[in-house]
Amino acid sequence: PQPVYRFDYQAPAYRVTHTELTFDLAPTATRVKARLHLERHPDREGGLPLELQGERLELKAIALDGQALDSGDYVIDDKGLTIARVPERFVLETEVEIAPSENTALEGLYQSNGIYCTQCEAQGFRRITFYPDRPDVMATFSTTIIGDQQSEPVLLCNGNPVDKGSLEDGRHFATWEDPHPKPCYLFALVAGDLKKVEDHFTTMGGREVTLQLWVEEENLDKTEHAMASLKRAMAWDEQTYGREYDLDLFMIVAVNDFNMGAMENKGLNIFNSAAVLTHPKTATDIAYQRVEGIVAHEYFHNWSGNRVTCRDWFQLSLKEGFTVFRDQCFSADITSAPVKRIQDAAFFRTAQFAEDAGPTAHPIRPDHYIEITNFYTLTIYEKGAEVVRMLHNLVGWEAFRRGSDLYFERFDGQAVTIEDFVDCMAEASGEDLSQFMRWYSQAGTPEIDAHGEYDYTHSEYHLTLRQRTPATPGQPEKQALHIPVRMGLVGTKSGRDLTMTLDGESLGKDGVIHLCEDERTFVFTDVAEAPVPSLLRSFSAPVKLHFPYSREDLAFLLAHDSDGFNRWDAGQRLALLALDDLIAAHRNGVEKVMDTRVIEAFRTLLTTSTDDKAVLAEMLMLPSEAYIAEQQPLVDVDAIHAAREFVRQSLAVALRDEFLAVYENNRSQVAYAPEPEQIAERSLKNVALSYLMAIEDEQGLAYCREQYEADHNMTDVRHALTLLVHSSDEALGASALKRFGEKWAHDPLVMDQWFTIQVTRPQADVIERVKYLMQHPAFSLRNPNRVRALVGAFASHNRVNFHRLDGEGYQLLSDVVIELNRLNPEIAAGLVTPLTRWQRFDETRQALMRAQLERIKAEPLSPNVYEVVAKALA
Ligand code: B3K
Ligand code: ZN
Repeated sequence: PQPVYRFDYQAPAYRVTHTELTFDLAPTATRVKARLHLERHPDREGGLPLELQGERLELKAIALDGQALDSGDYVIDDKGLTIARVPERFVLETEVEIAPSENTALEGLYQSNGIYCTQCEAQGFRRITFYPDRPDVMATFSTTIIGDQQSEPVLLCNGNPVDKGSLEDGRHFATWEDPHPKPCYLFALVAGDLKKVEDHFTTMGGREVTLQLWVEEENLDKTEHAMASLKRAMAWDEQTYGREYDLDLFMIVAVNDFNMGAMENKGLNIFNSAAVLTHPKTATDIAYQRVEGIVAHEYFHNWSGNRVTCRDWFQLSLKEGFTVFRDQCFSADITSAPVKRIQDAAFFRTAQFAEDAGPTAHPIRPDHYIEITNFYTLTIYEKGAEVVRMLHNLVGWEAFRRGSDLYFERFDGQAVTIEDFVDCMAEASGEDLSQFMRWYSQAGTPEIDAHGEYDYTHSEYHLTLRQRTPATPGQPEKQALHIPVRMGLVGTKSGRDLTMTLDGESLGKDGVIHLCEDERTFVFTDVAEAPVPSLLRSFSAPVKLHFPYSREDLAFLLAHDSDGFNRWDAGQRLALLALDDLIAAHRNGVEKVMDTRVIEAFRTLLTTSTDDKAVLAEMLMLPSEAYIAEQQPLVDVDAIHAAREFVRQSLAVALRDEFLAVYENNRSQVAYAPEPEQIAERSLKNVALSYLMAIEDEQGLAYCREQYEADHNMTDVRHALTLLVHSSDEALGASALKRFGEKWAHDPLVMDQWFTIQVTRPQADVIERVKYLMQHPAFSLRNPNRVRALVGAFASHNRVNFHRLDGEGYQLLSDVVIELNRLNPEIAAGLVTPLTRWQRFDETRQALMRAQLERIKAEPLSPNVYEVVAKALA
């Protein structure tokens, strides 16, 4: 497969002004008629051939301006259709046949539980009809859907319903018109036996919008939270960005088989059922929050993505980075801002840092790709959001809002680039953002080596920051970035933030310094007492910051830092230092000794913390095995697991009574609501229970069983069940697990949790369990949620067993990848990821992982899997 290059961009030779579609639905023989109103693009010369993309389409008829074409007038190959000579303006009519029920890739038009639905981003529309399948071709659409009255009573499309009626043979039709010009990746169609819940929203401009959520009948009781989230998101976007919805109807449809979380199709969002359905008995707090975030994200795309879209797919982060930033701010506003930031940063520093350090590292705006589907990554989404966040912090909220208004106004209805966005921010703020643009072109995580010195005689604090970005594939040399470092100087005597003066100017007690050079020393004057610096507050830049903190410094910051995020981070750093020693001890076969400073720090947290419960819960959680691994030069999975377990158990032994008290004080059993205070209380209680179960404390075990049996809500039930099943004695959880599986056999989203709990069990017999569960009737390789819950969870969240020294874990994963490569290349390519990180492990594991990658590479591969595997072996 050949790569596509960003610098090869050219405007399309022809554009579509209006698209008329007719779908005559049938599982294996759907007919799609298209009437495309085309004209030459004003920026391109005349006489160019017309090139339309099309894959897996069987052409049945073709006519230009009403004249049927001869087979000699056009060429069809596996990429599409080319007509050598066309007029300046013309109408092209085609009719093709496609087979939705055979579409296992879930791109284009497919069936999920008998429901017809579409996924067109990025390049799925070419599997529906011949079309200029690129985001810079924007047209109005008018679509007629013909289906079976019985099996497809509901026929949905983008825009407004304008006509419907009965046809012969039990068929019926509906016609929809979308007045907003859009690229074809935002096209959507849904047909099937669905039921709706309806609500209303009045926009700030007075438009009455009907809101509909379409689900299978048995899920009607799981829609309340998504609907409430949608209304909150609509109100938030008006208040925060002045953005109003622009149609009379907004629809969300839940389908079971979906490659990602959801899709922002104009007026007709299609969602993975896991990202929309909730019920206290079936969904955890985390699932509720995820639904809220994704509903908001897709809604926000209506402006940042749909009204203003991407010129080409290299600009993907233009819409995704900005929209993730918007949804993060929304969630922070309605839940707890510090906790949201802690959770986002913890995830980012684990998963995005790993991606940026691996063989598939790429800039936020890549220069080339083989398969765009592989670029819906943490870098494009999350690092893209971090960069927008930095922009926001650099120019300040007011200028940022002026910049965003300018962007939406200037580019409404257009397909634009990342420069267009940043230029608006520069124009609105008057800032020079040229160096800042390097964030978009340079891959890899920048590292800052920092050190500081207090000069008692002159009352000065000298802080030196040096930046370097490691080489990444294709980018051996890196340039200095503009890195905003938010910080404070915490006085060691007073325990308070000192006022900072830099170059004669006051920075206040909490301020931002800018590192734009390779190295710079900042001299703070009038520093009355020796400080401990609190650096990179709130994770002000997506970098790794190294500072030679002593354990005493960290315990001090954990107690005194005024920034909640950095208090949490000080605790993480303190735990990491202790873990480092224990990892070394484990490797060297010497006795492990627990650092009492960590115990004392935790004791203080448990007994005197004034943090809110949600933040406290985060502070009591140890860094994950994956994050610990990120810090090690060479990953020793067994030593990491053993060290972390040792810390958990030592803390539990030393602080057993304190954990018990926390548990007992936080188990009010009020009616479940996904509200911040309740969620905080549940997570604090459940962290405490985890520690008690780490030593299988008798009272803890009794509480755990009680919590499971009480069956109050899924957050508590799932947590208790996980602890029972993951305990050293398998018998402890066996009966609960069995009953849970029987009770929920009818609910696929709960069965996903049942799979995940079992395959993340740390005990060594788990691989056999994974294989056994893959034969379970509730499992199917054709459903992405099942694959993620079972195989994905095993490979990513059961590190000791996935990396077993006999290579069984690697073999299992590659077996699945090879099979899935034929069914669903997008999911298969994502699943390979853990194997691509082989450089991080010892020689034995490296060889085993590489052998599996070679084995995959020897297969006939989809471009998706090929691209990932080839990069991993390069
Ligand atoms: N824009 C969609 C992405 C779907 C692409 C799948 N290949 C989801 C989102 O970011 O909102
Ligand atoms: Zn998105």
